[in-house]
Amino acid sequence: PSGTGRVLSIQSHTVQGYVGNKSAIFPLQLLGFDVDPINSVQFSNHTGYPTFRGQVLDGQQLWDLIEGLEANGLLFYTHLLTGYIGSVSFLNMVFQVVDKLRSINPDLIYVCDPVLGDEGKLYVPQELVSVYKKVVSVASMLTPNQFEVEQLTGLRITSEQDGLEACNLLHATGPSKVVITSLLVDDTLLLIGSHQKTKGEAPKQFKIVIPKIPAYFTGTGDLTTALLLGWSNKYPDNLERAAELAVSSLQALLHRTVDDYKAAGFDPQSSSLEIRLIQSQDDIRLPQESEGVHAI
Ligand code: ATP
Ligand code: PLP
Ligand code: PXL
Repeated sequence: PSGTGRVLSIQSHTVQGYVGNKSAIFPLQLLGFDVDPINSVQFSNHTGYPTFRGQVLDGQQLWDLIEGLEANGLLFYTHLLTGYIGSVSFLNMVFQVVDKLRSINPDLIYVCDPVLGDEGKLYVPQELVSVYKKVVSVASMLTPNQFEVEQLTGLRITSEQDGLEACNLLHATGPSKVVITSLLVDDTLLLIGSHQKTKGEAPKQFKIVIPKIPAYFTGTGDLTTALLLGWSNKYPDNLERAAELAVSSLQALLHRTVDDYKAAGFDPQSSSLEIRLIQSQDDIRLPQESEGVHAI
């Protein structure tokens, strides 16, 4: 595959702030991709604020957009990217979209962030979990967090070894690339990657110890998945490299975010921070390998 592509990105839009499509489109464009966003919701702001207002797209409305594109011969995509999805009917329709896109491009890469929850809590309806198991079977790359891996595999993940075994299970169900984007083991934050280059063979596995920044951010999971899509398209046989580049960009961006809040006299530990995405464009385009970020 060439270094670029055309991505259909089905995610949230927020008027203010950077989550969902707002945190994925710009970085992918910086990495050279054409990005066609479908906004699964349009909200005033992310749902972590005291209140939010806006509209939700339903499955039929998603399909309507797909049919409009198809009618004009505009459905050729190299990648499909999906993130937070709030309903069973919408997720079922995404499953059909994968099928439709692959009927036009059999080599379509589907990058799926199976957003279910975090820190032991679901933020989607419970019924979504079983629908995701079906969707995972058609994904090329999966980017769950620790909690999401547990939900999808039924395993308890409390060690690096558990994480690697869960990746093996997930490969058996479909995706050749699995990245557990955050896994906390003994106060150490890990990313675990696993690439099964040939079906049925042992995957190549690695971890990255992520220097933990004492603050809480929203939208970083969505940004991570977008960066992993971008860099693993440039390095299709080197998931370690792709993950190192993604984590390096994130480190720089998160430090900039914390520094900006501090400079404005704001305590960065008092609430969830909005990431400084636009200000970090150089760190996205040309990540400087940060000290201590290596795949091992
Ligand atoms: P998702 O919910 O989308 O599946 P996730 O829960 O793993 O993903 P985050 O917890 O936001 O999403 O983490 C994604 C990435 O963001 C991590 O791999 C890490 O690189 C970075 N990150 C997020 N928060 C921190 C932090 N406090 N310190 C250091 N890195 C962080
Ligand atoms: N909190 C809520 C209510 C959400 O809907 C989401 C959606 O993804 C998140 C948190 C996750 O944020 P992140 O992708 O940064 O993990
Ligand atoms: O992944 C973050 C996210 C996506 N979409 C919406 C959100 C959030 C986080 O709060 O509110 C609508």
